[in-house]
Amino acid sequence: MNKRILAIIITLGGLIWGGIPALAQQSVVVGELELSGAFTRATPPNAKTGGGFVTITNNGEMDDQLVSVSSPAAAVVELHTMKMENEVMVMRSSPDGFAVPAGEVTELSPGGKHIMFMQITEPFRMGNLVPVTLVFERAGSVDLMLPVAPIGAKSYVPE
Ligand SMILES: [Cu+2]
Repeated sequence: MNKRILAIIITLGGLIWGGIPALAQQSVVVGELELSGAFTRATPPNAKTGGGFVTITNNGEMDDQLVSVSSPAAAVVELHTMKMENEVMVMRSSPDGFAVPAGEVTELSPGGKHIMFMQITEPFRMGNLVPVTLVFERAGSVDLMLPVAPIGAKSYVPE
């Protein structure tokens, strides 16, 4: 690949997840699943990690499973859980992903299940969009753009 093509691709990549202001987040439907309220949060200058959140409604009659997640915005992306154990908040990776039971709403939210971005390639800035691809066992894969909310936001509805 010559340098000019590479430069263009890098520029486009920067535009995709660096420069486009957040659009009003609409829900995304994939098969029987509806994904809504997706967001991530701005990261402090030297932070290397970030969290991603989304509400998954399974309108079907079959259980599904969120099996994996990926993103060009971080070297490593995992599915994590967080819960109180002996009065301490403990975070663990969830290598099998998360169950998305039929007829139920599965929430990835601050303080609970989440997408974990590690070794992020550049800080997440408010107003930008961070792309992720979620892979479900039944519904297949779905691309989402996560609008970047302020640091510490518990939920986010972009303007
Ligand atoms: Cu985590």
